[in-house]
Amino acid sequence: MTAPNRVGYKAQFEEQGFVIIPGLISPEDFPRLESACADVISRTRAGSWPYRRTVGKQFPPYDSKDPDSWGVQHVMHPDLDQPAFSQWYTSTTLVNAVQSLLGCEEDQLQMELFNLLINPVSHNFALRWHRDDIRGDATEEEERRALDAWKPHGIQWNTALYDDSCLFVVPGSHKVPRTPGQRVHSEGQDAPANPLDMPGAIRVSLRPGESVFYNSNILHCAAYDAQAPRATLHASMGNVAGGAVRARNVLQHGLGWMKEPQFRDGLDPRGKAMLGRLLELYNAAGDVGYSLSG
Ligand SMILES: O=C(O)CCC(=O)C(=O)O
Ligand SMILES: [Fe+2]
Repeated sequence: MTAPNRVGYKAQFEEQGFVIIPGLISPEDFPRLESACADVISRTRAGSWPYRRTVGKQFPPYDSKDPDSWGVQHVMHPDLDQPAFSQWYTSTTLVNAVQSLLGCEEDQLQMELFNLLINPVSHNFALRWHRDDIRGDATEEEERRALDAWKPHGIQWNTALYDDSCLFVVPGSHKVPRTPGQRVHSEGQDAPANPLDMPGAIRVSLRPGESVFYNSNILHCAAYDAQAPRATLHASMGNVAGGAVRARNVLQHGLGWMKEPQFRDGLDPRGKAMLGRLLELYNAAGDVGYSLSG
């Protein structure tokens, strides 16, 4: 990326709530990630990897008996034994892109989540319109307060290995409460029959190797087609300025393995430093009674 591009990307990310950036997977990493994904996807579909997002459920717990899945959780977990994932997560190109979008220094970055989004094989499935951290039934006033309080302490992204047109967003919606017309399409529990019925919605189409970075407050939904192969890396990284609250949120859902020496030992020096910052904040907060099993 050239410097002018980086400035343009950050401005678009801040104004629109999302930005598409190509070229964050090197030609050497691409086949490594493809093969690592094929392995974890087949384990998940066979039902032998328990950390997955099952069809029919938008949020945890993903306790369906049917292993048909739209996501593989915790791809850096040492039990999966696929170092390509953590190697890419800590790669210079990716880390530079995250840093420039967050507007922070490398020594402020903390390791967070890394999952994989995949196509289900026997059921089409869709997520309803949502913001990740604000409930759909929030009043306009609650929504405004939550949106105004948001700080750039983290970023999430999808990086497609294959063509991916699953995600829909409403550009600019990360800053403003929903209009009455938008509320109609996002207050209930149902996935949309046609996501483009949402006022202002656009479809986000990624070519192989492209990444979309998006603000977790942007109004978005997704539709999964069992016939269209999907392997899309889905991750987040934080800024330590998010403090103990963000660190606890990251580590609260079955992320105990991130605290084990076996995970740390498999990381490169940058990865060890990023993980160390997360654990330091978490530990500084003391034991607050979250479950860290898994
Ligand atoms: O599948 C996607 O691209 C979006 C997933 C999503 O919105 C979520 O997990 O909250
Ligand atoms: Fe989401």
